[in-house]
Amino acid sequence: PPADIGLIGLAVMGQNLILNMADHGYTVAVYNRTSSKVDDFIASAKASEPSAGRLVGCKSLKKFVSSIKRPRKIVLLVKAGWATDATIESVVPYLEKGDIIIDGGNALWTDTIRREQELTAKGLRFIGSGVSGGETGARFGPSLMPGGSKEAWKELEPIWKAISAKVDRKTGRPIEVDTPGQVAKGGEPCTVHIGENGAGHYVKMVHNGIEYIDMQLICEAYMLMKNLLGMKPDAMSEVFAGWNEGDLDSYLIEITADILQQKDPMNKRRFLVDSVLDTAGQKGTGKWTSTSALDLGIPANAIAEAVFARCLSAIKEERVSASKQLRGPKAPRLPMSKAKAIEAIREALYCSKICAYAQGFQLMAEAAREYDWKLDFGKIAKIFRGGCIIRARFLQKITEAYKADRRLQNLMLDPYFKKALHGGQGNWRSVVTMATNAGVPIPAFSSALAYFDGYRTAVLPANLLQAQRDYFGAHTFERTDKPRGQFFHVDWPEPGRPISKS
Ligand code: 2AM
Repeated sequence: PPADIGLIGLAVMGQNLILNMADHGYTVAVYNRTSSKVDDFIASAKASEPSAGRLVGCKSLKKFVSSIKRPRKIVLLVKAGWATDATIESVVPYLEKGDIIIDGGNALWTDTIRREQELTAKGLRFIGSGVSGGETGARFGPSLMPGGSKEAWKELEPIWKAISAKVDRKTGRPIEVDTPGQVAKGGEPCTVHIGENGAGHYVKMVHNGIEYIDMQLICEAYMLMKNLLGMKPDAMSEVFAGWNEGDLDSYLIEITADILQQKDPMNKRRFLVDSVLDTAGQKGTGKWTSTSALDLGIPANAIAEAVFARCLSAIKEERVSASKQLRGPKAPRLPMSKAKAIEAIREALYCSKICAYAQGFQLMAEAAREYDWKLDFGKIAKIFRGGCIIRARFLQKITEAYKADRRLQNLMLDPYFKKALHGGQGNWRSVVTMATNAGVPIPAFSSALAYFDGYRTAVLPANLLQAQRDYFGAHTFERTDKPRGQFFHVDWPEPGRPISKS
C-alpha cells in the first residue's frame, strides 16, 4: 500500500519519529542520503519494533517519492542549515503540485520564511515544525510546533495530533507512554497551528531559550545549596524531589533530583555529578533567542545570561587559573537557618522562573508584531505542557493567565503570578544578597530580579542617559512636561542658552 507519509533523515530524531508514526498506524516511507542506513534501520526495526511492518525502506529518492500518497507529506529531519537546503533541492524535482515538505529540524526561522516562499512559488507547500522532547519525545510523543499555511496544516494535522504528546484534559498532566507499540488513549494533543511561515520554528527557538534559563536557574539553586549550605548531592536530590511536588513540578526538576542521586559507575564512592566536568556545550538556539531579543529590542536579559553562563563555564582553564589569583569575600555567616535558606532558594527559583518565562513570551509577542503572526500564547503554553523539555505544572498557570486575558501585557501582571512575585520577593532578595555577599555567582537569579525591579520602576535613570547623549552627540531628548514626540536640544555645558526644539 502507498505510504501515508515519508521521512528523510535517519539520525536519532528521524528514526524515533518514524517509529512513533508507525505505532500510530501510519505507513511511513523512509529515505536517507547514506542509503546503507536505510537497510540498517529497517533491519533493526524488524528485530524489535511491533510496527516495523509499516515501514517502507527506500534506497532512491525516486522510489521514495513515488511510494507516498498524494498530496505527499515529506518530513525532513536532517541537519539544520545548508543540509536542509540541499535535501530540499534534491527532492523537489520528483514532487508534484500541492505536495508538502515538513522541516522538523531546528531551523532558523528566517530560513523557514525563505524556504516557504521559494517552495510556494513552485506550487509546493512547506511547513516548518518545531519538534521538542529529544529522543524520547520523538519516539513516544513530542511537543510539535508547526508553522505554515492553514491549508497545508489541515493535511498534516491528523498525523501530527496522533503522534504528539498528550496531556490529561482535566489535570493538564502529561500522559506517560514509554513502550513501543503503545499509544495514549484520549488526552489533549500537544500540537497546534502556531502561525504562518516561520512562526513554528520561532516559537521552538524561544522554547529552547527558555529551556536554557530554566536549566541555569536550577543549576544556580544547586550551586547555592552546595557552596553556601555545604549540602551533598543525595541531600540535594531529596530537596529537588520535594520541590517537584509543588509549584516547581517539572521535567527538569524531576531529572535533576534523579541525576543528583546517581553514583559514579567508575567510582562507586562518588556521586556521578561530581565527576562531570563543569564546561557546558551549546548548539545555538539559546544564542539565536538572545540575538533575536537584541534585534527586536526586547529585554530578555535572563535568557541571555543563561547563554553567557555557558560561555563562562566553557573557559575552564582560565577560571582555574583566575581562582588562584582573584580573591572573593570572606565567607559570611549564614543569616538564616539551613531549612529557611532552602525554602528561600525555592522561592527565588520560582520568582526567577516567572521572569524568565515573561521574557520569552514578551519576545514572541514582539516577533509576532514584526512578522505579522497571530500567536495565541494560551495555546502555546498549552502545547508546552507535554512532550517537551520545559514541560511543567507552571505552564497550566500560563495557559490560564492568557485565557483570562488574551492581551495580557506581561506575564508578571497576571494576578496569580503577581501574587507569587509579591509573596516571594523577600526571600528572592535574601538569596541574591546572601550569594552576592558570599561571592557565589548567580547570574540568572540576579538578572531576573533586575528585570523585575526594572520593569516595575516608573522612573529609570535613562533621563541622565538621554542628557549624556544630547551632551556629546546632540541626540536630543523628550521632556517630562511636554507630549511625547517633541525633541529638544540644549547647548551643553551652557544650558542657560535658549533651548532648541526639533
Ligand atoms: P547521512 O546519514 O547521509 O549523513 C543528520 O546528520 C542527518 O542529516 C543524517 O540523516 C544525514 O544524512 C543528514 N544530512 C546531513 N547533511 C546532509 C546533506 N548535505 N544532504 C542530505 N542529508 C544530509
